[in-house]
Amino acid sequence: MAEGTSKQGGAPEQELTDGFHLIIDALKLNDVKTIYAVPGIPITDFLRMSQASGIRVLSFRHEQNAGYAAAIAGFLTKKPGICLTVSAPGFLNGLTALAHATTNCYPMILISGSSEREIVDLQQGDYEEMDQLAVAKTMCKAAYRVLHAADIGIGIARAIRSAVSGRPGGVYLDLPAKLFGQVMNAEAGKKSLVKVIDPAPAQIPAPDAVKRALDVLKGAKRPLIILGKGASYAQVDDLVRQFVEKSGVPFLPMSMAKGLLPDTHPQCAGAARSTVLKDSDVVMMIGARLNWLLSHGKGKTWGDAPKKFIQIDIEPKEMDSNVEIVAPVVGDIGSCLTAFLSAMGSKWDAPPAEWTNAVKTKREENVAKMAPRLMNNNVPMDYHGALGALRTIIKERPETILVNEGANTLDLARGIIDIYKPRKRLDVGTWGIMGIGMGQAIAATVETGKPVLAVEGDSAFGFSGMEVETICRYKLPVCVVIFNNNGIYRGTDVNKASDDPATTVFVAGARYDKMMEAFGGVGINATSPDELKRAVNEALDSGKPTLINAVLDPAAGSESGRIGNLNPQSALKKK
Ligand code: ADP
Ligand code: TPW
Ligand code: MG
Repeated sequence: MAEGTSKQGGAPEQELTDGFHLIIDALKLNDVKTIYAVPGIPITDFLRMSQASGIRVLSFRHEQNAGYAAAIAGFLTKKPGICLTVSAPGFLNGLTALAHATTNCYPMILISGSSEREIVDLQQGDYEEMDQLAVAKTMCKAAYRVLHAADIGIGIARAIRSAVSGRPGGVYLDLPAKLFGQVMNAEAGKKSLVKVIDPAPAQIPAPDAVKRALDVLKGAKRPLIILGKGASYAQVDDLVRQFVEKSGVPFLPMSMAKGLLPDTHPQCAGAARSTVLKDSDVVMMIGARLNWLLSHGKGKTWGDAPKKFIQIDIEPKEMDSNVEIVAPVVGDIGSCLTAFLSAMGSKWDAPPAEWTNAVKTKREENVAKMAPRLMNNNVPMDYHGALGALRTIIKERPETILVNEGANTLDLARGIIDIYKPRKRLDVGTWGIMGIGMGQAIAATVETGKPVLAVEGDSAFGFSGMEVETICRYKLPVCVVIFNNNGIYRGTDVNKASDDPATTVFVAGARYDKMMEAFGGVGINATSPDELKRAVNEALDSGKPTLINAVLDPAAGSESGRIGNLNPQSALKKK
């Protein structure tokens, strides 16, 4: 009998359950352990009952952050992260995160309470009225509504399967307020629940696709492997390592694939990125898309040398999306790499030494060039000095999960901080969203039990800064470092047209560390790389919620970080 069922008066007596309990029982049956949420009508009681049932509920200050938490929980666990919100405004706040999860191929379910269907559909002005299902449909992988308590089991099963099977993504589940209180026979209710069997079935690649791909790879003179966050998501870390090492091919990790093999691995071409993209002749994509982050597979970045692309992806439609893929391999990465390894046999020739040596030389040159800049102890700090300190910390504490957002703060940290273990770098993803840091930091430690170091631009942090209260409330081992350069990109812009400040500058000399102190956490103001290093080490040793305001030179950054070229230019702009 579901907890909370009751007996109705009169004969014959029957055990009853209701929507509240059926939803909780269905989630628990499918191993949901955590819900990320913001309470309010109609889900306040639902969250109380969830807690009482043993589900952990993380209650946020804004649904968008709860949603980003659920999205990254999906990425880290291969199970849908669950976000719960109230109707219309709460739903809309969560929707950005749902769209983000879909764009990034993270499995997530946004469950929102909604108003009375009869009133919404006649547009009679119900409390928080909105046709949420219609709105959500355009922004996620699938969207469903449950109207009857007896359909809750099936509704949740469909949502889970839709989120994790094939290319993972966001799913919306609409639960009208009335559903929560709907009563039904407990036995029938129990029978209506579905435990999803094999929610993300293996997708085995066709043997001839594998052979075609290996033939192309074998014929390469200057091959390159690009690992994307799909490869991190797949959690087949040993297979990835075996395949890369057996092939002998240099590999380039996309930002959230860093650490799948350590950035210090002899085959890592991270520090020779422009060279390998330009000069390679065969490129094998593993769980990475040829989107804007890879200049769509063409143009200057890719040089003049003709290229052949091999692509492993679970989504058949991804093939040929930007350039011709001569060897598409459709399947899940685990099954694909298993097939590759067995088809490669016991002996596989490494690529020509001329190529691998050229990559190695370039990498060593670039690393050597960067090294002295990372050791500077300038005050005020520049990005390299501050990141040099954090780089050492991650080297010494490779289990720490690095969360990273900003413009310069992101682009430079991505290049400078080596990652040593899989799924230890979480960032802004495919859209380059600002405001994602605190939600990700919270879910990362909640889901993995590991400490988090969140390296945040001052602007990026501002989008979700109030969640430091959540971090303090749940006593999470999160150390937030704000790279405070007084603004977006730089703190030096001047508005010559009026007394208003320039749009990219913030209050100069702001003390973000005081925000953390306001909620009982540790706040530190760090003005040099040495101070920064000491403070972060202390935070990670103590596990106490900490925020370090790292005072950076306001002139240190550049506009839009490394993607300034994407800014449109006015033909009329005066020089
Ligand atoms: P990155 O930003 O790191 O380049 P993308 O998000 O662009 O990565 O690409 C991830 C790709 O991985 C998507 O095309 C997605 O379909 C694919 N993918 C996700 N999970 C799997 C999996 N288990 N097996 C195969 N491909 C996957
Ligand atoms: C949801 C546009 C890209 S980067 C950025 C903004 C506002 C902030 C950069 O400043 P920050 O970093 O964080 O201080 P730094 O080191 O360069 O000074 N709204 C959303 N997403 C994006 N990407 C933007 C706006 C943007
Ligand atoms: Mg800034």
